[in-house]
Amino acid sequence: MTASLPDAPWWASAVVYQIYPRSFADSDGDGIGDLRGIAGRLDHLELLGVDVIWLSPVYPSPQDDAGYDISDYQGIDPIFGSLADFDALLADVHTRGMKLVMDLVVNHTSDEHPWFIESRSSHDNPKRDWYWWRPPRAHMEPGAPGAEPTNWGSSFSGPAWDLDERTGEYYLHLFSRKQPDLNWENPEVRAAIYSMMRWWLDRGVDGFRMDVINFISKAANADGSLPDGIVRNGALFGNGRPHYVCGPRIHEFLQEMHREVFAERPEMPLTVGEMPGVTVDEAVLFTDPARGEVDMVFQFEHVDLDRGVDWWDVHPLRLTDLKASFGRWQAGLADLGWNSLYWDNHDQPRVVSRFGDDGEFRERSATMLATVLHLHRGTPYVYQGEELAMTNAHFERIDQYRDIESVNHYAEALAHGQADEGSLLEALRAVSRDNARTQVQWDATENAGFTTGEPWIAVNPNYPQINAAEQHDNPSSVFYYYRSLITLRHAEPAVALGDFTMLMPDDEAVYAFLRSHGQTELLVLGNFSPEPHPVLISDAAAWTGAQLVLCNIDGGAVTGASSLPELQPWEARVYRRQVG
Ligand code: TEU
Repeated sequence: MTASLPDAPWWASAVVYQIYPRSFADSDGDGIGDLRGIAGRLDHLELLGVDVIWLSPVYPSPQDDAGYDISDYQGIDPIFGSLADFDALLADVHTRGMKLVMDLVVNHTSDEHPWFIESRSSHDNPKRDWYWWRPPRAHMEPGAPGAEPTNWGSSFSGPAWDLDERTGEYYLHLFSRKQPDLNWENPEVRAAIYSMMRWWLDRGVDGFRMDVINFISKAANADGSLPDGIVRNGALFGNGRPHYVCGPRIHEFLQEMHREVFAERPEMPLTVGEMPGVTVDEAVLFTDPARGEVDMVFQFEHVDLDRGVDWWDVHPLRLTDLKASFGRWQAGLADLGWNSLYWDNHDQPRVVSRFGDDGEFRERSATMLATVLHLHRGTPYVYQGEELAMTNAHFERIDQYRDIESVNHYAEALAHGQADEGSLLEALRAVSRDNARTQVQWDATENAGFTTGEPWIAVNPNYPQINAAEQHDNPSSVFYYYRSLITLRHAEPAVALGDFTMLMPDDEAVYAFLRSHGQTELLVLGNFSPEPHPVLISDAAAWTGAQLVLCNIDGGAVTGASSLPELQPWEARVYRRQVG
């Protein structure tokens, strides 16, 4: 299915589809999605036309962070199936002409990983140095309030350090206390990880999505201690990020990984680094092919634009901010490096609820958002259910949430009187990761056709209206619109390779840009508002007679446009013309 273009890596014209296994499809009725469930739904992905599947973690795990806490890197958790199920799935994916990329979570392991069990067993265990063990703060007793080695907070509330009573030292965990950070300074750690990665590639997988990979190098002081972070007004902890986001040895580590794992592989496995806090300048370094680090990064700028002081402080998006941000990334990675493009994943609320309208204009705003995203330069990622315009969960009560980040934040903020119950529930409704984690809605039967058992999280009650079966039968569905976008990327080199020019950067309603490649020019237009808006571009007349390639309004004529009409609410249009 992957149609490579000459002079471009295969992934330039590819679209990746993310599967979050526990919510995709359940084959055995235990209420949790599994590998056989995925195998049973590959027709959906083949029809959609995606080239690559990225599988969120399926490794053995205590599931404290839904699989991002791994206790064995070379196995499959029984809740998802077995290695034999995995091999069968991989073979089927390959037979259908698709690739499969694994999630690689190596900033941390589970505290139940044998490496950590050994490491915590004594000061002089050979694996002691595989993790970040540090004594209490000078002149303080282990366990005393504030005795943690630094003042950093964990991403999932509470301090980033936990005391191990047996040895009287603390270990670092940037995420949950069940996710101790690996010490990448230790060459044995790196060698063990590279060997595990080669094992998966030898088994046939086609690459890795690397979880928080820009956190692996920590900026320790000369004596090995880690520095405190600045405490923002009203915050409970210091911000450790400046001391581990893109730390001092990050490029060295990724170059070493590339040499040890990827360099000799002619099939060019895909490598995408998830990098919170990465800047454009850093991303150029990470993705410049000559440097041999990763193919592309997930940056977070555009998904932080509707946030204030922190993740939970939500405000409406200003379209001009979005354009300024994407515009800088497109320009910054135009000559060297490569962008990945995403709205949704398992950590983000659903885009149609977030930047679109999940009521009256759900389908139209979802397809407009898809058009704008997919036609930027870069590799687009579709998160399961996005192709159906699935919406946020709209949960009402805290006991409906399962995500550790959401549940911990709610408890911590309430306990410290930082917010009241009502405003916390409102914030969760807007941003909780569980918004993306409700089950894929396959059909209108009970539990959306996801499971015959008791689902692990409530199915979104809108499944009778929003489901795959209905959309498969409806040529004007969101699903088929995504399919047209993917087909367009495969067929039209200007989508994969064209230069990018932002138009109307100061307009708060219309997102407009140009892609040009050789003699071909594409004009992409999206109305981010519920009102009609004119298209105000300087050479509008030049588009008279251009071909209307795509339009998200049912019945919209797709050829022979005579001018650039006003855009209807949430309308998207794509025109093509030949120049020169
Ligand atoms: O996410 C990294 C990350 O920064 C997230 O913490 C996310 O941005 C956050 O939820 C927003 O507050 C990765 C995984 O994608 C996520 O699912 C894991 O929980 C996390 O790493 C730890 O492995």
